[in-house]
Amino acid sequence: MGNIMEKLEITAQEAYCKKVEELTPSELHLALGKVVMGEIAPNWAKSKAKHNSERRAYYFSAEFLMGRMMYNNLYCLGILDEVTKLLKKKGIDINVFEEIDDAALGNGGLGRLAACYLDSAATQEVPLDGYGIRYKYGLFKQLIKDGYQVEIADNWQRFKDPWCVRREDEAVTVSFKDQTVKAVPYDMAVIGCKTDNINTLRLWQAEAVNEFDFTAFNNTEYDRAVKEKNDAENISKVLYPNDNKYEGKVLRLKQQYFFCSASLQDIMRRYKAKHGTDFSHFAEENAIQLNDTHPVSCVPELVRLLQLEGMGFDEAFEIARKTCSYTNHTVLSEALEKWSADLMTQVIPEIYDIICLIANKCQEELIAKGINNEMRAKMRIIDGNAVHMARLATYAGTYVNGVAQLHTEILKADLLKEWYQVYPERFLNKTNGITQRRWLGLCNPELSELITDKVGSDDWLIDLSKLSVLNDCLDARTINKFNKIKAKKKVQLAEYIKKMDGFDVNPDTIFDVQVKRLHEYKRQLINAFSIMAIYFRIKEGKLPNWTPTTFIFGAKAAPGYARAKAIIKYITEIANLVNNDPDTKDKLQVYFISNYNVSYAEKIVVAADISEQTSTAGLEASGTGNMKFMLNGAVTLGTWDGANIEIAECAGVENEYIFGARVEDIDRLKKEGYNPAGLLEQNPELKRVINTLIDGTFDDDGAQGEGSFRELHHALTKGTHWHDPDHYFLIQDLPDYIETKIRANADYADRKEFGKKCLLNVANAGKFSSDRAILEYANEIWHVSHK
Ligand code: 26Q
Repeated sequence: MGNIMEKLEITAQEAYCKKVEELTPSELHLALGKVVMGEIAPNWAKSKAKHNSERRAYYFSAEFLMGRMMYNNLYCLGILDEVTKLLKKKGIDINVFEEIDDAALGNGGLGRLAACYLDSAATQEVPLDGYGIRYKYGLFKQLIKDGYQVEIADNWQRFKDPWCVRREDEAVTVSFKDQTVKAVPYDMAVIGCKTDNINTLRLWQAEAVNEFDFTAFNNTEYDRAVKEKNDAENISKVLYPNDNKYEGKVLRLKQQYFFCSASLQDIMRRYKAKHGTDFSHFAEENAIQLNDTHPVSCVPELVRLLQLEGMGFDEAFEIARKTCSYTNHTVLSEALEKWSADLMTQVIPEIYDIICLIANKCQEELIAKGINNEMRAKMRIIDGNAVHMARLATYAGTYVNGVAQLHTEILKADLLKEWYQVYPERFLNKTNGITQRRWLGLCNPELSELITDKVGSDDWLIDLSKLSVLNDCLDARTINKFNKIKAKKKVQLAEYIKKMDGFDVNPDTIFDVQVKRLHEYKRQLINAFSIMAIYFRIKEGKLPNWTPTTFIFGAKAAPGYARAKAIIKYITEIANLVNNDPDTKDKLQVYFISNYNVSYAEKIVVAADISEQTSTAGLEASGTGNMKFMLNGAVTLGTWDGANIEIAECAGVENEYIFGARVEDIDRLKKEGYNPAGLLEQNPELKRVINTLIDGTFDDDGAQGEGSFRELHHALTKGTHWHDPDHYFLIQDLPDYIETKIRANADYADRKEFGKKCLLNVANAGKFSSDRAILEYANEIWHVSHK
């Protein structure tokens, strides 16, 4: 990476006729991006050639939540410090790039996991490339106005995008029943750390085959003249903002099929260039991982494309089955994709026909295996008018995996239990992970330095198991150092929050943090209730030893999710109350920060003392935020759910604060009858807390408590026509949660003991590296090479 500055000078001159110091932040971003891309070009080409010469894998995902690329790329190239210094000499603060948005082509966990996996594959030299969609607009930006969420379009491309190369020459066409569009690939370099290897994320953009109808224009039909262009571009226009919720929209189905078809055509073209038209060895060369069911149309599409090459259905299906594997990310019924047969016929009839063939083949196979009628009925891929995508993916793939041990057990025992009985060898667990480059190295240089000092090198950057040496470094001095680092990160976060949201956060308080998408099952509401309980107790003098605590929330709600939006309003109402009450304001502070995203997360996870992971047991498939907090030395205040269980197992349950019902308890309550109203009658404190939704304590802008809070209260106490009362068992778990939270608060006062718990979390976070996860996928599912 020689003479970066010289090249930057030249680029600035050539592109803008300016000196480097005269560039605007977005010009500097583009210019430096171009220089970096030029530098890595030879290694990128070499890596592509290498991947092309061996068996390789592809990650198909409708979402890649990449975050800011500049800092990360410089970091992985090992030149971040150098570039920081060189820019400083020119009077430029490298933080100017914070003005450039992060690429939010994903909603939350599933999309961020895809980004971490690409990073790990590049670093571990796994030949894995990503395929997805280049949305014009990523996940909306969030403002909070008067306590309500307001959504704004995320026009991330307005800064241009130096990290992507448009490959016009490799465009393909994709056809729907009523439309044919061009798919143009944009390649993003995925740069490994401490290696020359560079992988590729190829994102498809939809464009018109014919941009402009001149005849229509001449006939003064101006709308029709550009109709084809608009209709085509709509396909990759915007990311659907749903997280863990299926929505059966035509455009969404088109998006899914669009990128699957384009990607498969791409892979098959590459195969053809090497082997000609004999596709019988396709599955020996290629493995495809389906990131949830969103790309499952890949299976029938591969069959269709192989048939076009002259192959018969049975052989084509066998190849598709050998090529694809499926990762499940949720057990929530509202998140499971069930496309209507009518809609599929209307949009992609040939694909629907092939799914029918697959569904029939499945039933025949089950009959041959002696599976009885009743069980076969439960395994129908097409059931009435509904196409069950998870069943299709399970049947038509080699492996199915869950994303944490508990989650995989639930798939086997519950969601896919019939499938597990028939095809047990297909089921694997692959506990999620996160990349330590972004989630420790880059976002926490202070803690990184301490770790490097203890490990004796920065090898932990590419082998996180090295952290375990910290288990033998729990002396008072090290703990003290750790506590000082945490204090510094809290000051930095307080400054950032001031800048972004205008709040005055006191860094000399405990930071208790819950940041994630807003969803009822994640139970931000139980956190809010616990704060109200603590508020009342403090006011009544019942918590004399309470250490002042700042509760930080960040969450985007899906725009159509009214209850989630009501919960945001409720939290901001609590903030107004407790932050301004003279009895409590020095002991309790509550803030709902706006527009929580990857960049905000990088500032938050490093500063937390307590990580809130409060999902109802059995419902959070894994969680990955929990891992980011652990890695940066926060303790988990969470349920027996998802990866929390494995976190507690690794760090020692005595170093976390685990509370509430386990899956078995929830199952028992469901069977024996759960009566939340009864629990409220027995417990006046709970009743008082929950009644703040309706007793006029708060204002939800409805006349006499008839606003959105009453509906929340009703759902908890009376239920709705689609759910029993308190469907997510908040009232069940609240008492234990409150006591556990108070215990954590009391423990914090012993700075040495608490710091030790935090460090034990860091020391035992090695398992949660996405490097470990990606190597498991490489070895056990894809059978591809690695470092
Ligand atoms: C489906 C159809 C139509 C429109 C939208 C969707 C859709 C989009 C996104 C359905 C689900 C999602 C996202 C799911 C998700 O993020 N799941 C999370 O995955 C993480 C990575 O495995 C886990 O850690 C989390 O527990 C899980 O909730």
